[in-house]
Amino acid sequence: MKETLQYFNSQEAAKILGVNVSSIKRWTDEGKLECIKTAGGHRKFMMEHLSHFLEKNKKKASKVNLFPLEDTTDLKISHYIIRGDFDYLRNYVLKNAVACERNRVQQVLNGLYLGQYPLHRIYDELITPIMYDVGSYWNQGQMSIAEEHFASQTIRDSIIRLQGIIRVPRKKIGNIICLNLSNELHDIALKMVDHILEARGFQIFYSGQKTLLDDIDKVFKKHKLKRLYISSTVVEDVETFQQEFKEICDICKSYNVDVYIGGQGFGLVEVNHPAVVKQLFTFQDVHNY
Ligand code: B12
Repeated sequence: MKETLQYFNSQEAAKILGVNVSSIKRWTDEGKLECIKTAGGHRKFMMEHLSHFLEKNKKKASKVNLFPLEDTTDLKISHYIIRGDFDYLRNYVLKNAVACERNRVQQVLNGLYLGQYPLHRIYDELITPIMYDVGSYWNQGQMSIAEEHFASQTIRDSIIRLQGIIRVPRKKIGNIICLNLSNELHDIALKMVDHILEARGFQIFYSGQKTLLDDIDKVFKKHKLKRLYISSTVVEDVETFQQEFKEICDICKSYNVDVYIGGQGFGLVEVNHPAVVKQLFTFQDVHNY
């Protein structure tokens, strides 16, 4: 661990304890909160200083900012969240996801969101790399199939729970349908797309994994859809995929629905169709377009 990561400044300490910087200064002057004073007179805090203070002064720290700090692990995570240290958090979340430690995973996601990191950054910089790590550990035989499932389901559950604390505009700006084509089980990317669009104010009709197109035009008739988002990760049979893709794009064209596509699967097939407005590559794209 880098030496610099072991200390908080007064602003960070205030943020963690949920108080003003002036309280931090007062408590240190009164000797209630320990600190280290630098040669330049700045206060530096170690995790131990804050946890000791929390133990002694539970009431004063009742408004802790990111999440309730109960032990030194919480304090440490709070620290990495404030610093936006995604490298550290990535390993921490991966380890806890494989161990099905849902609360620990949840705490990081909620903490990042409450710490003002936008959803798309959490998804692009934390969740996506973690899912890729899961894939490579499994490929290299360092993770069993069951552990791969533990990790992906824990992450999937946690992003869904995170959505529960997201502010969603009441007034809707349009209806969107999100789906995977008939052979696709990978829907974590699509869930994240759903959440970003919901936070932007769209009403989401999430059809998800393995959607059959048989009578899908009924939904188009009923809900006045504006857009369709399709995510594809694996294409096992190019011909079937291509056929379904054309079918759904033709329906969209006839209902004047714009199609947005994303995912590695689209790298393997022909994506040109007049209904396709954009191919997107990151969650930041979903946030912007
Ligand atoms: C979790 C997982 C599963 C879970 C899925 C659970 C679920 N509910 O999603 C389960 C266990 C079901 C599964 C099954 C299989 N899987 Co799998 N899986 C994964 C794993 C580990 C993570 C997938 C994931 O969520 N990635 C995270 C997302 C965010 O990444 P992404 O899909 O690449 O998306 C990025 C972009 O493409 C984009 N994006 C994606 N969609 C969209 C949509 C829009 C609109 C936008 C804007 C952007 C966007 O955003 C992301 C950031 O850039 C990957 C490893 C990996 N490298 O991804 C393997 C992986 C995808 N699976 C793989 C395979 C082979 C399979 C199986 C065929 C295994 C089998 N033999 O049964 C089956 C396929 C089932 C099927 N027909 O779909 C391979 C695919 C290889 C290939 N390219 O062909 C991978 C790469 C593992 C490997 N071997 O390295 N899998």
